Amino acid sequence: MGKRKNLGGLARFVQEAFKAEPSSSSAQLALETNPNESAAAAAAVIEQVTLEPVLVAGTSRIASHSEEEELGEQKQQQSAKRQAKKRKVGLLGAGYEKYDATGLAPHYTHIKQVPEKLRKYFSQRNRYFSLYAEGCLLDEEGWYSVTPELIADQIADRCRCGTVLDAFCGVGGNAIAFAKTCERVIALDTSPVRLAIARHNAVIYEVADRIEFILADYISFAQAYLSQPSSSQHRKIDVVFLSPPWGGPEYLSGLESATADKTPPDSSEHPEYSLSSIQPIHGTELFKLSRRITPNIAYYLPRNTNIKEISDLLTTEHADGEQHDVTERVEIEEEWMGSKLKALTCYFGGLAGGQEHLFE
Ligand code: MGP
Repeated sequence: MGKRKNLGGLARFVQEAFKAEPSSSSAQLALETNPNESAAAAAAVIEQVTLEPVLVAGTSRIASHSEEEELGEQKQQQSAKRQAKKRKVGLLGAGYEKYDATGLAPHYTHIKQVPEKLRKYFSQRNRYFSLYAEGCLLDEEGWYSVTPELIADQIADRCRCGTVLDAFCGVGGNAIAFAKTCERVIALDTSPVRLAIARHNAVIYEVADRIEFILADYISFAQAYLSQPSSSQHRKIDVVFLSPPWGGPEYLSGLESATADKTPPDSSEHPEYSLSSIQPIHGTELFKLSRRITPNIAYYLPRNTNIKEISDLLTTEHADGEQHDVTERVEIEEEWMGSKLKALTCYFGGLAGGQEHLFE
């Protein structure tokens, strides 16, 4: 049940996409039963280093500059074609006018328009959304927390499944990527503005029909979901993706000097990030809650996160305080953009390399 699967063509995908009007309420908890899925997707091949006892650290250089340039040229050509089409039917195209969130956040086109504190993010706009020029929107939190598109695509590739829950969807970078690899995406956010922006961006990427946007607090949503009897008809969630607020752009305080010369940062040169700084609840509690929904968790964390705390997420699951042999491993993938380490993605359950059998 819920085993990952290589999805077929677009036609099949569209046929099975959500037909109902996307929800704007947290009341949407009576989730449908997910269709039975089979056939595992090939696991991403990455270089791995084993750390005892429970940790597998992986590294993956996911994007080179040349790949990015090639991608950029293709996207620009696509963009020109779409712009010509859209001139006739509005920014988002026919039938999608009501999802046009233009005005909810500024769409900057020149660095002079951008507030000083957001300028370093604006200069990376095409990394965040390769279709930025088509009208993608980001609010302030979106600018500093969106997952760069190539990284989001890499994570989505590893999370191929029937239904993925993006617990903190923000302006939609990950939800859009998941819509390309998963049959259904449930995208939650507590901000109606960010949710509207996420849908606006998803329309630009032509994947909005595959995403169910829900205005909800993930903690309440998860508790309500878990309180339903397992025999009920609620939809099975195969993967939970956690990309919570890290406590603002200051999460890295002290790291600037380490990265200025473009050498990969040495974690010993800056303060380690603790999962206790995760919002809205301690990162360990957030993980435990999510594991009650599914063993398959992808957790997007700061690059300076204390590795032992990540490893302990598995050992501290035992409430009796006893030490247990933990056979499950977490795989930590370093997310690099060129020479810069941007973040860590931690894969648990059947998402970790070598543990595909745990994917249920
Ligand atoms: P960054 O280090 O703040 O910025 O974030 P930058 O400019 O990429 O790096 P710098 O070293 O040049 O300053 C790096 C990445 O971390 C961002 O692209 C986001 O994907 C992610 N990120 C940053 N913040 C503050 C958050 C956050 O609060 N939540 C989540 N989920 N991701 C974040």
